[in-house]
Amino acid sequence: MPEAFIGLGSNLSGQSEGIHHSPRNQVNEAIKKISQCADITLLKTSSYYQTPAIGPGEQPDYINAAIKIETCLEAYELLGVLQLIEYQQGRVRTERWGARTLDLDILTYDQRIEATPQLTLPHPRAHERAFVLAPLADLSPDLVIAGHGKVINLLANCSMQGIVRLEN
Ligand code: A4P
Ligand code: MG
Repeated sequence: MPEAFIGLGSNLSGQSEGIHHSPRNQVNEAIKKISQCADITLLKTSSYYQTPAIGPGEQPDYINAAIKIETCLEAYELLGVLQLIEYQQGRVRTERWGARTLDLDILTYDQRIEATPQLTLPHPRAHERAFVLAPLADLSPDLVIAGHGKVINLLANCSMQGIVRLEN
């Protein structure tokens, strides 16, 4: 069955079903929802990281994590499921790289290469971002990001400045 790695990020609190969720809670909730999806098996969850925001203006730090899943869903179907969860958790799309309650990215889907506006695989910026590579290295240091190399080697070339691994 295909294996995929999903990146999770949140730097805004939100409300869902009348309950207040901090960024850390948003990530917890998203992992719970993904694991409850009948077509997805959650295999592994990384540590959580507090990371300085990359993007416009002053933004709160992010909570970032990654998960490894197995799924019978096709990559585009998986993207649809993740976007629904983003929406359920109050994601509003304003500016690119703006603050958000929840961002779910497909980092890799097996070794699939895809390049449409709707879905680019592997994720086009995964290989250069410590906030993606540090959680990925927890899950699978030898994972190859197609066209770029192994996670562990990519991470060694990244600045970890300001990134803090959180206790579980
Ligand atoms: N899309 C294409 N490929 C993918 C993929 N592999 N996974 C499309 C998920 N979506 C993919 O995404 C825009 C469009 O990308 C979607 O409609 C989807 O069809 P979006 O989530 O609406 O917008 P975005 O996230 O603002 O844009 P983008 O370019 O995906 O941003 P990134 O690269 O995801 O960066 N700083 C820290 N510290 N931590 C973060 O997590 N995240 C971002 C977002 C910026 N700065 C950050 C963090
Ligand atoms: Mg995104």
